Amino acid sequence: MKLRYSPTSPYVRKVMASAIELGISSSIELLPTNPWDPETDLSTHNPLGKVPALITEGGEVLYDSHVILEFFDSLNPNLKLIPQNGRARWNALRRHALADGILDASILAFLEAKRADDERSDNWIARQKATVVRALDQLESEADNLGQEASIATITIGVALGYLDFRFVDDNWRADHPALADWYDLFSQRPSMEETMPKDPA
Ligand SMILES: N[C@@H](CCC(=O)N[C@@H](CS)C(=O)NCC(=O)O)C(=O)O
Repeated sequence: MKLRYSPTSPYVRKVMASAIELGISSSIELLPTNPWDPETDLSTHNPLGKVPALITEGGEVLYDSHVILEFFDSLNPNLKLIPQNGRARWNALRRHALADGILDASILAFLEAKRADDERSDNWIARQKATVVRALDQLESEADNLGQEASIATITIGVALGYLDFRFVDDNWRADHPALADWYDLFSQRPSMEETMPKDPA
């Protein structure tokens, strides 16, 4: 398999951390891709022009990160990151959506903050940050039930909190979310989280 990959994309991190948890990361060849490069050929694989995009052994292209995680889960009947049935399934998918929403709003805020002074909307940034805080508040109320097992939910929550540390360290999300901070301190010690910790390219 090949993965259109960017080292700072949290959605790519979700995919790579999941692959590590499932023991399939060594079968993935990374294709470094800058989705913001006007010359990139990324749209030949993903018309949306976004990473991650996975090219399977059969040459099929899969996007986005959720679909790729579903594909990974289909590879081994005994090892799953997405609970198959019942309340566990819906809880995991809802928490995954909540954490993905933190990523979506954070990235919108990050991109807006990079715009020129006369183009930037502080209201837009504030709106996105308010979304992040509401989602963190919800996760704080659930922190004691998250558990430390790797799943689509816990991996994406870990990735989202790691992204806040990476891009919004001054917002100090831990201050008002102590139970979530405790949960993250332990979860982020998993090899899948440590090996994929985001860093700006040198
Ligand atoms: N929902 C998508 C989001 C992917 C995404 O937004 N990727 C960003 C990098 S973090 C990207 O490639 N952006 C390029 C663009 O929006 O043009 C997923 O889960 O894979």
